Amino acid sequence: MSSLNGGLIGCGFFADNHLNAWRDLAQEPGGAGIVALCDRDEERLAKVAARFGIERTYTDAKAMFEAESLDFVDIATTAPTHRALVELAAAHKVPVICQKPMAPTIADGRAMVAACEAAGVPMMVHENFRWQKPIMAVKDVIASGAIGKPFWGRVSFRSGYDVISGQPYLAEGERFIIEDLGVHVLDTARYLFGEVSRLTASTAQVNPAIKGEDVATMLLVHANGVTSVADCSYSSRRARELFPEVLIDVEGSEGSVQLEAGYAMTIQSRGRVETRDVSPTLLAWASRPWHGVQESVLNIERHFVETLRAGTPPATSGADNLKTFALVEAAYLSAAKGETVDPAASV
Ligand code: NAD
Ligand code: 89V
Repeated sequence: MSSLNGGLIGCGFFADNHLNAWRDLAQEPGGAGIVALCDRDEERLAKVAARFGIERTYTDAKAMFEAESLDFVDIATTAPTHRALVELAAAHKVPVICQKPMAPTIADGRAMVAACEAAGVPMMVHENFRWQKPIMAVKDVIASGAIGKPFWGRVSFRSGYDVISGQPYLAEGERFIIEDLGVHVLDTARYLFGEVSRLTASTAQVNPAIKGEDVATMLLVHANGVTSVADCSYSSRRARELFPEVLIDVEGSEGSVQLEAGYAMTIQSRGRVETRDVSPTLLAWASRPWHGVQESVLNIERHFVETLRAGTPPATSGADNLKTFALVEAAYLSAAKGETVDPAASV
C-alpha cells in the first residue's frame, strides 16, 4: 500500500509536532507523509522546509493546491484563516484535517462543514486531547463497566504555565481560555460522558496583561444524567505545576476512576483498588512536558489516515466538532448572562 501524500499549511509554533508525526507515519505501512509545505512567511517556510527536508514550498495556498496532486491537506494555521483554507481545499476536492479551534465563529464552522460535504471530501478537526494515552485509558475503564454506570465527573486543567510566550496571539483575543483550551476540556467531557443538555459557566480574568478570560468553571448536565465539572485556568499558582496534564475524576454506581497528577490512574471497582501508570510515551522527537500532547498528535494523524483509507468518518469530524463548538458558545453565553444555557439553543 503506497503512502498518502499531503500538504501542510502553517509552519508556526505547533507545526513541528505535526511534521514530526507525519514523518513517523511515512515509515508505517499504509501511512502518510507531507510532500509540500505552505506558509505566507517566506523565512519561516524556508527554515521548516530545510529542517524536514521538504523540497516543494509555497507562500500561497491556492498555488499549492493548483500545482500539487494532494491526497490530503493539514491546516496548522490559527483560527481566523481556517474557513478560507478549508473552503479552498474543498474547491480542490482535497480531504482536510484542520487544527482547533475550528473557527472564530460557529457560523464559519458550519460553512466549513457544508463546503466539505458539498464537495464530498472528509473533514476532521485536529481535536487531539481525546487522543492522549491517559485520557483514552480513563475512557477504556468507563467502557469496560468496571465502575458501573457513571453519574458524576470532573475534567480539570489548571496551570500557571506561560502559554502566551509561545503563542502570543492568545493574549490578543476577546476570548481566550474557553476558546483555546476549554475547547479541549469540553470535548473531553463529551468524549467521556456524552452530549450536554444544560451548561452553566463562570469566568475570570486574573492576568491583567491579556484581553480575554484565563479562568473558567463550567457545570455540565449530560443528556444521560451524568453531571460533570469542566474547569480550566492559566492563572493557577500551585505547589506542583502540571502543564499540560488533564486531571479526571469519575464516579459510577460500582466504583470510581481518577486520573491524578503524574499520570497515575486509580480505579476502585467493586471494592478492589488498583493504581496504574498511564504515562504517555516519550517519542524520539518529543520533549517533556509536551510529550503527552505530542503523542496525541501522532495518534490523531494516524486515525485520520485510517479513516481516509477506510472511507469512514473520523471521530472528531467537522460535524462532530460543531457539537463541542456549541459548548464553547454556550459557556460564553452563560458566563455573560449569568444563566444556565441549553447548548443546542445557544447557537
Ligand atoms: P502560529 O501563529 O505560530 O503559526 C501559524 C503559521 O501559519 C504562521 O507561520 C503563519 O505565517 C501561517 N499562516 C497563517 N495564515 C496563513 C495562510 N493563509 N497561508 C499560509 N500560511 C499562513 O500558530 P500556532 O501556535 O502554531 O497555532 C496554530 C494552530 O494550532 C492554532 O489554531 C492553535 O490553536 C493550534 N494549536 C493546537 C495545539 C494542540 O494541542 N492541538 C497546540 C498548539 C496550537
Ligand atoms: O494550544 C493548545 O491547543 C493547548 C496546548 C498548548 C496545551 O496544547 O492545548
